[in-house]
Amino acid sequence: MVKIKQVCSQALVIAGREVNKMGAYVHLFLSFLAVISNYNAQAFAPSDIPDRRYLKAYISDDPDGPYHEFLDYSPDLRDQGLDNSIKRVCLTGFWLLYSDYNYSEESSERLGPVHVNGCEALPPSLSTSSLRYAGSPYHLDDSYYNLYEGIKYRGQEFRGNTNADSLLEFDLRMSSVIICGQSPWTFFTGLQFTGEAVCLYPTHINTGNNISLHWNFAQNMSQLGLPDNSIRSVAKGCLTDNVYRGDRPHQGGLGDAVV
Ligand SMILES: [Ca+2]
Repeated sequence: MVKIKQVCSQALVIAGREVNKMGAYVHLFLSFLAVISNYNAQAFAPSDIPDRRYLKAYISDDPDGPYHEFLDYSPDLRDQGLDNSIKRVCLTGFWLLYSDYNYSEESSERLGPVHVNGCEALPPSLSTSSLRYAGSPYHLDDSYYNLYEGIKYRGQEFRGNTNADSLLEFDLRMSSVIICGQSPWTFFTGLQFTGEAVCLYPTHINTGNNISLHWNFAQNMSQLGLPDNSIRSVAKGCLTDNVYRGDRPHQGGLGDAVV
């Protein structure tokens, strides 16, 4: 519900700003319909989209065993009959797995996994009950931020791909962040891009089949040098000299650094 409200708010802002360009947009929309028609005519299967985000969830360690493929958030894995039963995952994207329903702040959690066409076994301690991804709902490496109400990417989120001069109902509530795509983002402790600011660059990169995913994260605000629950606005780009480039990159499944 909150997510829907946020998306609606953003849509209203966009509608307000762009009303004088309506003619151009109608033209664009018609062009878009034409493009869509062409795509339909060529009958692209989802597997033909090279940067498609997915997570295949296996209930055994057998790579040839049955799996359920997720393309979107699942707040309750009972809906797929997979509660506490995922043993292995193959995926593209930055996915987050939680031990409780609804990405709850009660969950013991883990970062990632992040892969481009990669697989990994889950630790036996992780009994996954909900999952979602970070990053753009559109293309894999589109510039995007996800702010989370809880530390370590738990709880409700405020997310977007454009400047936000306020976080609406999430004002002064956010405790962790993930960015995806090639752009840095600046987070402010004041409304309308004022106050203390810190800029976060996407210093990690995962690549497979010539597709790359750039990302970075802070599992709590002290990593960024900001007080908890202090962020009030977000801007695309690096708009401050106060740059956080992230900890040294993790080795193994979490990607290589480009610092
Ligand atoms: Ca919080």
